Amino acid sequence: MSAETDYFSQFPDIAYEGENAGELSYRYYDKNRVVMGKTMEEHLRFSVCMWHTFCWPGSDVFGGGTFDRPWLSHDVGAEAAAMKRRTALEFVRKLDLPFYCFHDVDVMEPADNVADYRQRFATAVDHLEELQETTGRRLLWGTANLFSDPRYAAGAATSPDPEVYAWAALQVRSAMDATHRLGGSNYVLWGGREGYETLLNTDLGRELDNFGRFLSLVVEHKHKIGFEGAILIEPKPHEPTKHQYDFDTATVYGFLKRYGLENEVQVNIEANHATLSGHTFEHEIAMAGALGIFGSIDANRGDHQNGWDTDQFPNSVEEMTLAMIEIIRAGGFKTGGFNFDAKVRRQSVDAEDLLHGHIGGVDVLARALLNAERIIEDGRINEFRTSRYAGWHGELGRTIHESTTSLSDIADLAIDRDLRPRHRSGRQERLENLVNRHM
Ligand code: XUL
Ligand code: CO
Repeated sequence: MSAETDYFSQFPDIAYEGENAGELSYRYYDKNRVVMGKTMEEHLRFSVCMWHTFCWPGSDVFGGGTFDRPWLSHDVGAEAAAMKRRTALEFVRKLDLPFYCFHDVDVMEPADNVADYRQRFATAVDHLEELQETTGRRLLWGTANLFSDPRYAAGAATSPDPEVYAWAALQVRSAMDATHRLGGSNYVLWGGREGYETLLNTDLGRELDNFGRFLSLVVEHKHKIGFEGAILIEPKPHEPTKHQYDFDTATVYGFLKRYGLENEVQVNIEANHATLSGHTFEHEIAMAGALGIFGSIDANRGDHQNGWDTDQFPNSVEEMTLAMIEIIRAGGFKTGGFNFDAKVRRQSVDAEDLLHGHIGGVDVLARALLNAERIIEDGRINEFRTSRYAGWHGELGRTIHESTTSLSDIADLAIDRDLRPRHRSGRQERLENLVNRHM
């Protein structure tokens, strides 16, 4: 039985080797290196996801699985599920990354009734607890898959059928309890089917209220069981639904406000979801930072030519540097981290490809962190930004914010002082040059 866990045994443990690093080692990610007061490991908090790396067989909408992984090939029973769990935790250990993430259904054999679901998931969680102990790995977040089973075709918390809603409650309670027991740092809700295909058959207002009720119940359960991690919503504008309610960070914030949950729930921002919603990745991070709901990151990119979720490992140091600056401005990760919700390409069929994907993603983000450190220590970009808003510390800026000041007071000030504001350069090209000098 142990031979099965040796899927990666032909490869060495992956370690930092610096300048002369071979391809199966880290060139930039030196986990103990201190950057701006924290180690790289503490800043980046890397996590491997179970679903793309160990469950996805290499299928796409036009063809079946291409991967020949022993736990996927034929038997999808208890043994295969156990093999998958062992191999996954061993892989995270081999990469020397601290965390992993899973959906309930990723770690267990399939179950189509309540009794099997509960029993099989419980077995899986017992096993994961043991494996966390023996490999020294931790859980960044847990979640429930409320989108793959046909019962969720019309939504889970936004299904027209309350029986489906109750099944969703069963899965979410189970996954939250498991996350708590396994010492997870966060619990994530991604509402892939919480949206609609056509308004002709959709009562949008009712669905939002049902969804708000669900999230309130999740928060209540968190407090009831004493889970101290963060509850995170992962925004995405569409795919699989035509329209997803958690469209982007700003939309999620409006939703949280409406249901009084803005101090209870944060966001898990995915790079590829940000670009699908027409924003840059760094925009979503900055928005979450400004609204006080920045939680965690799914670090997978899209393809600049394709309008769907290609879930690729990050490989643009420049784009990730801009994102890293915003993460640092938002105060960095507290409970969150960088989860690789990323998959190797369908033609990358070997065990080795999984290592290259993760090593590349880790090194790109490590390099981005080092660039961000240089840019921040250089100081000129932040100085420019501060000086651009200096007027708000002056008399007029302060008056505008005084609670006794009215719109007419401000208008009259403009008249009395005959204000003629002058144009001032935003210096965009200079600032872009400063960034590029540190790449
Ligand atoms: C789907 C997606 C999910 C969530 C977890 O686009 O990102 O894998 O991260 O359910
Ligand atoms: Co994701």
